[in-house]
Amino acid sequence: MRTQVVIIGAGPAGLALGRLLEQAGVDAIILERKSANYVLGRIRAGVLEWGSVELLDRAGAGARMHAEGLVHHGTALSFDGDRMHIDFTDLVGKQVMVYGQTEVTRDLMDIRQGTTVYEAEDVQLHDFDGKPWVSYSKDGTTHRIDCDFIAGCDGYHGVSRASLPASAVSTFERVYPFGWLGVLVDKPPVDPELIYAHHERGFALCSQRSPTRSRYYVQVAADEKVEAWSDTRFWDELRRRLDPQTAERIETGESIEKSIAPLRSFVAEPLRFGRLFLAGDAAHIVPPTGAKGLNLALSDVALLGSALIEALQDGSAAGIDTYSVRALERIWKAERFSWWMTSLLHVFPETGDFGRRIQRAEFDYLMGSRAARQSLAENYVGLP
Ligand code: RFL
Ligand code: PHB
Repeated sequence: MRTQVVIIGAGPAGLALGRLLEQAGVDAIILERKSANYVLGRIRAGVLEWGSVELLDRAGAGARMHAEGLVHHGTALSFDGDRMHIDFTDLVGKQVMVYGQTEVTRDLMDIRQGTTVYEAEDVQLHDFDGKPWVSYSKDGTTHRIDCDFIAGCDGYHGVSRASLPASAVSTFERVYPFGWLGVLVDKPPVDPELIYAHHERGFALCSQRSPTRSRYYVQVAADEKVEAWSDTRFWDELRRRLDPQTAERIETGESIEKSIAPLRSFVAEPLRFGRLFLAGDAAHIVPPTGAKGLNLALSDVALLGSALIEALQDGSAAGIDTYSVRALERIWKAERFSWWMTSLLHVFPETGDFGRRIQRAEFDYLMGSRAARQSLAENYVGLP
């Protein structure tokens, strides 16, 4: 078999790239290790920058998002119960869209015309310095696909980055000593906007998926087990970390999903190795505090998509030659913002009282300075 681009991974990065290529008439096959239902069952991101909204529109995948997504003009931050409003529209004239990653993925799956092989086992990348090809097995048969380029969109634990010799890639990493315990519940959100809360017991986030479905998180120790958290324990802990008025208004119920995600900052450099490119979580991880992971994945593939189209259709290497440098510039800014939001809002056991006083000063500075709030808003809604 032969195709122009083999895409490894059918998460948002792989599916969006597949769509951008197919719109330009470039042939691509996506290989995904899991089943489509498994991919759709992963509850992850909830906030789209406007650039991501526009990308999904360009991909022809925006109709349901505009009908069902919620446009947010701001967000709330609270510190030990004191609340502050960050008004995106007033501060930077932009908004974000609250629309779940599951829905983005479903919309991209629905419009895809090209081939996606789900449950592709033992995917292996070959000769990406010369004439690249990819092998995989499905239902006991091994297949080979020859191609011009390989796009590694297979997430943090994928095979693409793992196929590279250690000497070819530099990695930068920070693992945080805590994770997020998340609960999904079919109850209306407690507030029209998201609430990011710092409390001496740890961070908490009130998010949402729709007018009738809410997503809540609390910071937990890195080694915490989800089995130790009954719904009742979760709701009690969440309430304690919010300001009293919000705590009182929360509508609790039986969780429909509950999971713990570790927090990590990670970047691999460069993003190009001959005819192999990395994009999305395969190349970088941000802690979810800044809502940047999915957005970065989409901005990577916007750059990579045009670069591959240019290379295949116009014979120009300019885009692929500069993809890594251009994408990394944006990636590091999002890494910085996500690290900063995480540092402000979480309890770090090792920094003690000094650390908490600094966090409080940072929060007070935001409260008193429009310039500081503007910087937060500018990053949150997404840098150009
Ligand atoms: P994905 O979604 O991990 O998809 C990679 C796909 O590759 C497949 N795969 C393989 N396929 C073939 N062969 C192999 N050997 C393979 N190995 C892996 C996997 O099965 C999978 O289907 O990466 P992608 O596409 O780069 O997308 C990245 C986003 O999923 C991620 O950055 C976000 O979910 C991060 N994130 C958030 N991002 C935001 O922009 N806004 C948010 O509000 C937000 N909240 C979050 C988040 C992530 C979270 N968790 C659980 C990590 C909240 C949480 C709790
Ligand atoms: C979510 O709704 O899952 C969500 C929202 C904002 C974040 C992270 C996660 O910063």
